[in-house]
Amino acid sequence: MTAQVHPSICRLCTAYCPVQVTVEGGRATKVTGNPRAPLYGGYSCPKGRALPEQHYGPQRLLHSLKRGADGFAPIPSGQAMDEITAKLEAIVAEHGPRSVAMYVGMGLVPFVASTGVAAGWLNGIGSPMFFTAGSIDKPGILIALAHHGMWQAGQPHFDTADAWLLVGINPVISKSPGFPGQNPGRVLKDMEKAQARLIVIDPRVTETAKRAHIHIQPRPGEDAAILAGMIRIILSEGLEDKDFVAANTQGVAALRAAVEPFTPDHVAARAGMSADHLVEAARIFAAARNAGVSCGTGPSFATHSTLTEYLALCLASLCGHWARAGDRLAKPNVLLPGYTARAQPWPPFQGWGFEPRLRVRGLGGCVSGLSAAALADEILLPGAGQVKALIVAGGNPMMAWPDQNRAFAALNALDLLVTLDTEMTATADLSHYVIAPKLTLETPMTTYMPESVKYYGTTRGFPDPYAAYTPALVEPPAGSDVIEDWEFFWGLAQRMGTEIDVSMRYGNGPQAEAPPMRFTLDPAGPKPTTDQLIELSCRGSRIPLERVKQYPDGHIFESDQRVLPRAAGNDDRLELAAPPMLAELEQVLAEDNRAIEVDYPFRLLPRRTNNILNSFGRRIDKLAGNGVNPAYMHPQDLARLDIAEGDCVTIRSPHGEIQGIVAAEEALRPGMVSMAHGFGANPGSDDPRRTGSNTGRLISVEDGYDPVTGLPRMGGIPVRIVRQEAAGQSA
Ligand SMILES: Nc1nc2c(c(=O)[nH]1)N[C@H]1C(S)=C(S)[C@@H](COP(=O)(O)OP(=O)(O)OC[C@H]3O[C@@H](n4cnc5c(=O)[nH]c(N)nc54)[C@H](O)[C@@H]3O)O[C@H]1N2
Ligand SMILES: Nc1nc2c(c(=O)[nH]1)N[C@H]1C(S)=C(S)[C@@H](COP(=O)(O)OP(=O)(O)OC[C@H]3O[C@@H](n4cnc5c(=O)[nH]c(N)nc54)[C@H](O)[C@@H]3O)O[C@H]1N2
Ligand code: SF4
Ligand SMILES: [Mo]
Repeated sequence: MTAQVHPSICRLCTAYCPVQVTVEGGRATKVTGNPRAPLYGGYSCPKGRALPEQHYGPQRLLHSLKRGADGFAPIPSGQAMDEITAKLEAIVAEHGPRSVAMYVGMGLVPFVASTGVAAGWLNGIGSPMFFTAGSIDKPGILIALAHHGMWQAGQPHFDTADAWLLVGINPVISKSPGFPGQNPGRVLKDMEKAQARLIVIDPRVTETAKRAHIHIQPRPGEDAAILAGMIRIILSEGLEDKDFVAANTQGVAALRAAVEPFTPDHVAARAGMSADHLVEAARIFAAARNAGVSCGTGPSFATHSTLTEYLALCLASLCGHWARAGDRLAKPNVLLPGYTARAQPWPPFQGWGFEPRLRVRGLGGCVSGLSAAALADEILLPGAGQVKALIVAGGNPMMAWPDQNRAFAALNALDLLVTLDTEMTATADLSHYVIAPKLTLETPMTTYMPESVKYYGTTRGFPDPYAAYTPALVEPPAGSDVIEDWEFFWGLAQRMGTEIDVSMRYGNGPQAEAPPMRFTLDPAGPKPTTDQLIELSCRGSRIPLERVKQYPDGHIFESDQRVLPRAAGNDDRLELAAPPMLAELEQVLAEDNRAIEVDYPFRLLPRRTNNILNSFGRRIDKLAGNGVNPAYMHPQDLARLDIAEGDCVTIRSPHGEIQGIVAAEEALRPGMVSMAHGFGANPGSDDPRRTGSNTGRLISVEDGYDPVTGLPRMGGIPVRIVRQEAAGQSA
C-alpha cells in the first residue's frame, strides 16, 4: 500500500492551519503541519494532528440516528429527511414558520457552504429565528463598530506594529482571530525580536502574558474602567494624535469629560492593580508608530462587552493607529472581492433594533444576530411565537449555552430537536434525530471564512493576503451513510419545495464596498456540488479561485494597492462619544463589584485548553486526557481553605452549583477560580471526576445581560467554594 502526502487545511478552529495529510489505502493516517506553506511556519496543534482519530475513531457517527422508545437506532439519511420534513411541515402549519429555529455552532462556522445554505434554507421557509454561537462569544465587537464606525483602510500592516494591547485574550492557546492566529507563538517571538512591546491585561499569567512587556493582572470585569483610564492618561498628557483626531473623529470633548473620573488612582483601586502600570501602558500605546488592541472572550464575558470593545476602538482612533493615504493596503482581500479603501471611515450606522423582536428581555435583531442566550426562553415561554422545533447544526447547546438547567428544560420541551453532529454529544442525546455529516478531509474548502472575519473586527483576518484551497482528500468510511451538512438543508428544501436564499452578511459598515455573499439555489433544479458552492461564494473575488487552486500549499497574493485619500467632499467621522456608550461608562463608574464579595468571595474565570475546542475533543482519547476540566485556584487560597489538589469541591454561584476537581495554579490572581467551559454532562448524569463540570450551570441568562446583544455575565462569576468533606465550611 503506497502512502501519499497531500497538502490540505485544518478547519477545526478559525486558524485554518495548512497541514499535510498522509493517505494510505483511502484513509488519512497522519496529519502534521505543512512546512512549505507561507505564514504559519509549519504549525499545527494536537487537535489538528488528531484529525485521523476524529475521522475514524469509535466516537464518529457513521449513520444518522432516530430516537425511539428503546433509544437510538440508525436511520437512512434520506428517510430521516423525509420524516423531519413531515414533522416540520406539520409544525409550521400549526404554529407558523417562526416556530422553527436554528442554532449554528462552531462546528459549522468554518464551512462557508454549510452555514450559508443552512441560513438560506431557514430564510426560504420564512423563519427569521437564526441563532449562532457568535452571539455568546464577542457580540459586542459588531455593536461597537456600529457605534464608532470602521476605518476603511483598516490598520497598517501588522509587521509595522511596535506595540500591541491584548485584553483578556490568550492567542497562544486559542489562536483567536482577534490577533494573528497563524502560529501566534511565533508571531509573539517575532514581535519580541523586533522589540515591539506587548501589553497584556489578564488576571492570569497566561502563555501569552509570559511574553508581555507589561502584564496587568487585574480583578476581572474592570476592563472598561482600565481602558477609560488609559484614554484619560492619553488625553490629559496630550499624547493623542491631534491631527488625526481633528480631521477624522468627533466627540473628543465629550469623551474627555466622560473618562475624567477614571484617574489612575481610581482605576488602580477598583481593578486592584498598579497605577504606574496603567500610565506606562497608556504612554507606550500612544507613542507607538502603529499599535492595535485585541479584546478576547475574557472581557466579553465579564459584562460591558460592547463598551470594552468601543473604548478599544476609541483608543486606536485617538492615537491614529489606522492606515493613511499612500500606505500599502494591508488586507486587500483574495477570495473576497477587491475594494477601494480610502483614508476615511465607514461612518457609524444603526446596528440594532431590527426585526425580528424576541419575546424576552426586549431583545431582537442586531448586527451580531439574535441572542442564543435567549433561545431557551423562546422555547419555554408559551404563546404566539413560541419555538417548537430546533435544528442544531455543529453546535452543542447543552455544553455551551449559559444556564445549563434552563437549556436542558428547553431542549426537552421541543416537539422536534434535530442535531447535526459528528459525535453523540450531550445535545445529540436529547435529540429526536441526529444527522451524521461528512468530516473535513472528506470535503473541499477554501480560506474564505478566516479571510472574511476582517469585517467583524479591526484586528481580525489574515495579516497578509493569503489564501488556500483544498480538495476533498478521502472518501467517508466504507458502509457509512454521511452527507455534507449543507446537503441536509438542500434535502429539506427539495422536499418542502422552498428556496435557499443565501445571503452572508459581514456587518453593515463595509457592505457598501464589499458586497455580501449572495445567491439563491432552486432545489427544483440540479443539485450543486460543494465545489460549485465554493465557486458561488468566491464570485467576484479579487484573485480568481482557479489561480488560488494553483498553489496547493497556499499562497500570499501580494497587492500593491495603496490607500487612497479621503474622497472630495466627504466628511464622515469616527464617533468618540456615542451616547449609549458614554451612558454605560457612567454606569460603570457607579458600579461596585466588591459588594457581592461577602457571600461569593471568588470569581470564576473562563479559560481554554490546547487539546479541547469548546466541547469538542472530549471523546478522542488522544485529546481528552483524564476528561476533567480542573477548577484552578491559587495555592494561597487552597492553603487558606485547607483544600488539597484533587479535592472535589462545590462551586456555588448566586444561580447554581457544580462540583469541581481542584488544581493549584500559581499563575492565577488570588481569589480567582479558572475553569474551561464545554465540560460536564447533562443534568442528572454528573460525574465530575470522569467528565468534569459544566460551568454554564453557574450562569444566569438574566444576570448583567447586555440590552442589545443579550450576552449575560458568563465570566467573572461570583462564586463561593464549599469543601465537600465539611459541607458546613465555606469561603
Ligand atoms: N460557560 C461558558 N460558556 C461558553 C463559553 C465560555 O467560555 N464559558 N464560550 C462560548 C463561546 S466563545 C462559544 S463560540 C460557544 C461555542 O458553542 P458551540 O458551538 O455550541 O459549542 P461547540 O462545543 O463548539 O460545538 C461544536 C460541535 O460541532 C461538532 N462538529 C465538529 N465538526 C463538525 C462538522 O463538520 N459538522 C457538524 N455538523 N458538527 C461538527 C462538534 O462535535 C461539537 O459538538 O460556547 C460559548 N459558551
Ligand atoms: N484550543 C482551543 N482554541 C480555541 C477554543 C478552545 O476551546 N480551545 N475556542 C475557540 C473559540 S470559540 C473562541 S471564541 C476563542 C477564544 O479565544 P480567547 O478570547 O483568547 O479565549 P481564552 O483563551 O479563554 O482567553 C481569555 C482570557 O481572558 C482572561 N480573563 C478572564 N476574565 C477576564 C476579565 O474580566 N478581564 C480580562 N482582561 N481577562 C479576563 C482569562 O484568564 C483568559 O486567559 O478561542 C478559539 N480557539
Ligand atoms: S490551531 Fe489546531 S485546530 Fe486550529 S486550525 Fe490549527 S491545527 Fe486545526
Ligand atoms: Mo467562541
